[in-house]
Amino acid sequence: MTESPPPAPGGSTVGDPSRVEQRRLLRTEIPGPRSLEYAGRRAAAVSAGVSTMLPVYVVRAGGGILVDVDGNQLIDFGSGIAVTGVGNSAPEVVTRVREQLDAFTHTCFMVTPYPGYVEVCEALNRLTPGDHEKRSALFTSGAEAVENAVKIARYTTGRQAVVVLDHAFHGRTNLTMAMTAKNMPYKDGFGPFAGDVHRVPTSYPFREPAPITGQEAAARAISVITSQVGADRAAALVVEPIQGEGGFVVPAPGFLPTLAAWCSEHGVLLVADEIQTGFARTGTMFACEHEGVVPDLITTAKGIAGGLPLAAVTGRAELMDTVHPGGLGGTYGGNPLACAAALGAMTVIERDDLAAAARRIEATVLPRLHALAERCPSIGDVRGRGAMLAVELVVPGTTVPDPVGTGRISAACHRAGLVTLTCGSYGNVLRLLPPLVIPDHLLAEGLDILEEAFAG
Ligand code: PLZ
Repeated sequence: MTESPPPAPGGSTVGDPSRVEQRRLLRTEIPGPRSLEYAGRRAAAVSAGVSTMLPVYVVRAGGGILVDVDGNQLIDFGSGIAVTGVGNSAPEVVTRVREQLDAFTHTCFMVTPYPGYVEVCEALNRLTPGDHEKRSALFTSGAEAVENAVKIARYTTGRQAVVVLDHAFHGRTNLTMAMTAKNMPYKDGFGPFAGDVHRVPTSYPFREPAPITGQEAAARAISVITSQVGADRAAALVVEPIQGEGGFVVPAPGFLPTLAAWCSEHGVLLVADEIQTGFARTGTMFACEHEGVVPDLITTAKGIAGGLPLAAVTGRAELMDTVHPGGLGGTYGGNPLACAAALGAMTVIERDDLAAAARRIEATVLPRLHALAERCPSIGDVRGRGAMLAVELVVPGTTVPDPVGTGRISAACHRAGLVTLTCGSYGNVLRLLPPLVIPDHLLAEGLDILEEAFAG
């Protein structure tokens, strides 16, 4: 049996410890026998098209710990892909959802509305970048939010073309597959894709053949838009301020502001897809703020509601209010339970200053990743902001991606009870997305495990 040393005093108080002890504990191999049993049942019941990174079957979770059916307690460096920033059982989220559940589950906002939807929109309008007049609309998944941002951009500009970046990820629906860069596993065999979506070069400092500034990278993208799309045909430029699935790519400084200025000059709407970066994840409420960029429209999901399905488009009032009534919506968009969860999550994020917590995570993790990179020639790059951090693995001495080595390190972490995720257009990026409320001792222990995985 492997377990964490006893937690430091006060270290276990985060994330409702009455439910989940903040301690790593391995009672069996990972995955354990009961998880393997479920894996067998899953194979007979669940489509093989839905993949699983680590087949431990979870029964409880909270703070920085996932508890599986075999009684193992794993350290969570994934947050369900950047969703449970406030932890997995934040009392404010649980209590509000429970109260809502007792009251009613659904009426459909488009039939008979309820206060929670309006309150979430008020909060989003206040928290998102820019002090202009805003409106929001709520949806259920991130992809749906991106689809709706494109609908709004096309409607209000009267233009059709949509511009996206290399290495982008925007979802798995037909339009968002077209907007997503990577073929496998997202697009292969699923075409034809939605039309009038155009991909232009991004800023990926580690993979530039020669050093290039953010302004130069933006000029390169703009030149492609101008020549291949036409500035006056472009409805929107959709960007992730830090690319998520594409590899936690932080653009060179100046890239986003230069694109933003060009968009505003040419009547192209700048849409920031903050679905993965939003809600304090990168050390500011939204990642656009790092460079003072104010998008026309912003899409959010994931961290907004502590694990319940909710997504939103927030944008300039004059855009959001132009669309005819009934043009936006959906049966479940802004479901009352999800809104209750979001109000709880946003309260925690603001009250406990989780942006500062993300910056503290960065201050702990980045130096250790840099020191690790000094010792490990397979680490080509260390990057990220706040609690959205990554290492990119390469064949030593080159920039040739090493997806196999990345998978090996990730699997070693899993066996030791640390949930890690990979990403990247070449599958060679190991990413760390701990809950923003992870106790310090679990963060440190997770990093020990990662270092051992590289040493072993
Ligand atoms: N935009 C920037 O990160 C979702 C998806 C992983 P949905 N990212 C994780 C996978 O394999 O499907 C995401 C994102 C950005 C849009 C989305 C889509 O959000 O809620 O998954 O639809």
